[in-house]
Amino acid sequence: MLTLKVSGMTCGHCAQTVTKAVEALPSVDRALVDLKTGEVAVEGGADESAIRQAITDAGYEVHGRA
Ligand SMILES: [Cu+2]
Repeated sequence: MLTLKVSGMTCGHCAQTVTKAVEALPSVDRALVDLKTGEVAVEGGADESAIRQAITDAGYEVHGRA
């Protein structure tokens, strides 16, 4: 599992947007957003750069591994 630190997620809608964007990647099984910590945990085999790109494209900023 890969966990990334992401900023800009403030509400359930943001969490939903990020979850959908990451889960749309072919080899991601599941994405879990923790709004309190600003962390996105990703289960599955997608590579980190693709996940970072998907989150960035959705409008949020990735700060690195949590
Ligand atoms: Cu929001």
